[in-house]
Amino acid sequence: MSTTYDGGRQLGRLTIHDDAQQMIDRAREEGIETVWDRLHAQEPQCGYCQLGLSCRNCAMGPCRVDPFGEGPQRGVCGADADVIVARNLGRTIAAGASSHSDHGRDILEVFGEMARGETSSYRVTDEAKLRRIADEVGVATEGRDTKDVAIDLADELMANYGSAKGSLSFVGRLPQLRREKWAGLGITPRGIDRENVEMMHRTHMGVDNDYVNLLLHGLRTALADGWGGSMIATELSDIMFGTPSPVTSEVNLGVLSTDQVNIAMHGHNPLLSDVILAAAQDPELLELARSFGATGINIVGLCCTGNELLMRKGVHMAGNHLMQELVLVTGALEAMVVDYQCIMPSVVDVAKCYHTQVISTSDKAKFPGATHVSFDPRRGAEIAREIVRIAVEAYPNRNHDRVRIPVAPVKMMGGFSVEAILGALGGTPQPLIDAIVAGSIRGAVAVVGCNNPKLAQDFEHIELTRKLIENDILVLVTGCAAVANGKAGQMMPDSADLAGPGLRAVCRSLGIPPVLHMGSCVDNSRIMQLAAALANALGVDIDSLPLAGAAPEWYSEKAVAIGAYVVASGITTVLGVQPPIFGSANVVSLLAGGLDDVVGAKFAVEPDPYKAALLIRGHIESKRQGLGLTFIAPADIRDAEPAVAGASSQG
Ligand code: BF8
Ligand code: SF4
Repeated sequence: MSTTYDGGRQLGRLTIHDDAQQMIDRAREEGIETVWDRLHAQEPQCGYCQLGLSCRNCAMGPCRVDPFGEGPQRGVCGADADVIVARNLGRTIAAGASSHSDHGRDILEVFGEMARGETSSYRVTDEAKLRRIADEVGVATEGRDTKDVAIDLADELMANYGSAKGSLSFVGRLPQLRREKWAGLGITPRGIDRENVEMMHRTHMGVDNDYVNLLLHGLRTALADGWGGSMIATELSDIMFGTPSPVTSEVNLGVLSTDQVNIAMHGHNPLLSDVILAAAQDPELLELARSFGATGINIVGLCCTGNELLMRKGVHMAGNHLMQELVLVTGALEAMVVDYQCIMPSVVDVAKCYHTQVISTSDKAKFPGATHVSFDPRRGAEIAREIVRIAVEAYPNRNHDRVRIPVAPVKMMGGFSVEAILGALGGTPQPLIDAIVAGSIRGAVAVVGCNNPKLAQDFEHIELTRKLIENDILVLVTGCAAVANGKAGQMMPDSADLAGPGLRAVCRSLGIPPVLHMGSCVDNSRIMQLAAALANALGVDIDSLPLAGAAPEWYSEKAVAIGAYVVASGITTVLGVQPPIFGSANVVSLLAGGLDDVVGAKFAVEPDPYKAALLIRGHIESKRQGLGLTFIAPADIRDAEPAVAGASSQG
């Protein structure tokens, strides 16, 4: 299989991909600053902040606690390291949960407008799913019009945002045992906005001064994301734009075209990108493009907007988080259209070095220097045409001598919604359970999350995933982790060759890759749903299952919220980047130990992907043992790979 990944140990490099490296070199030649230059300029970064020991929650501060015990041990108000670290983490979770959930609300509002006939740019694409979800959350469907069902579903889900409900609509998906566990701990999420607001309240000076109490509310806030805001975003996007099914696409900078108008869709929300895709097929705009000498209009994705498009429409993917500046350096992009989240403000500066238009579209995410076209979903189709026209009209400004598209694209498969996975299995999770019971698949791991310029781009994602599949562990990917694995050629059915014999046989019989693309970051809710379905089918709680999570290269507050709801749902999660909590031994010991006793899962930090793989394999085998399945004893879990020089265990 062709791939740009040269396999091996590239620590010390900024990226492991040829397309990225060529563009980094070119940026340097041309004096264009990128994320790696700015990281370098920031170093050494603040040690207090890295440990979570600084606080600026009020104007008696800012304060910091001395980790060596020599300087101050309390802030001006008297808060100690435990409180400061826990408060900071709580606010990080709230920011991440709010981001996903506000995205979910945007989708929900448009869904409601669509249902009430206030916009003609959107429609119900998956009516069966609409009715299934409505039934599930208690909206009557029998003999009712689609429109009426959709209106009531919109109202029901909107109530999830406030505090009118006792618990969120989708909590019913969880095994009874998990719901009882949450109820006992007082962490059943009540309302999405409510938990987030309460977190901001509790972390105000002089409110919650008990780090355990704060962290438990952190879990509750995160659960309001995973089983609330994110899940609503996923389910309604499926109803409006289609529930994903397996689709083949292409990935890396090679998806750009030398002779078409290239438009990159960047951000997270599918509301805009879906109508842009339609506008790119508008005969008048295609004719305009041809009049400028272009042969067509080529839409490509970046980050999670790209994942949304790839999952449902097979749209090609230019890259993940650390590619957003480098895609501009190709000189081949007419427009980068952005909505929100994970869009570096620097893209405007890089774009200025070329003919590329950066077009911002969300009134809540403006980028000085970009062209702002306010996206009103009620005029979605019209605005999409306006945006595509701006891109087409930029084509004559392209300097073809400066265009450099560095590599050929790699094929990858996406579209593995829960519905698609169950469909491939014949409609029930039983064949997957049978394969796990038989031991041909040892378990499953969600490898998710971002890129972080502190690590060689995609190295951890790819090596960890490779080690897991080699050892017969099915890997589920979302977000930037999915793009990383796609680029490495690990996401086609013939990538089963990379898997161990058990997983390889299962993949071959089903015609699926050993690494399944389940979508964008809000689509981690799909993974939660699959885990709950497996637990329900087996009659156990989620924490009994041979599952784990990993966020090897995370950077974002959203990733912290995801990690927290995955753990609170009963799935142990390994982080590859150290979170800013190590200033409090108590917080670390709770998150990396004590939590296991209360939610049946915990966090670990392990930046070395080979050690992380061993850790996860050990965890999965211990869960297999707990279920009475065949298991590999800890002493027998080893790997031929030596540890990576320079990476060390921190957890
Ligand atoms: O939501 S994985 S860098 S793009 S935060 Fe962002 Fe991280 Fe990528 Fe998608 Ni998710
Ligand atoms: Fe300092 Fe306390 Fe104010 Fe934080 S809340 S800045 S620790 S006085």
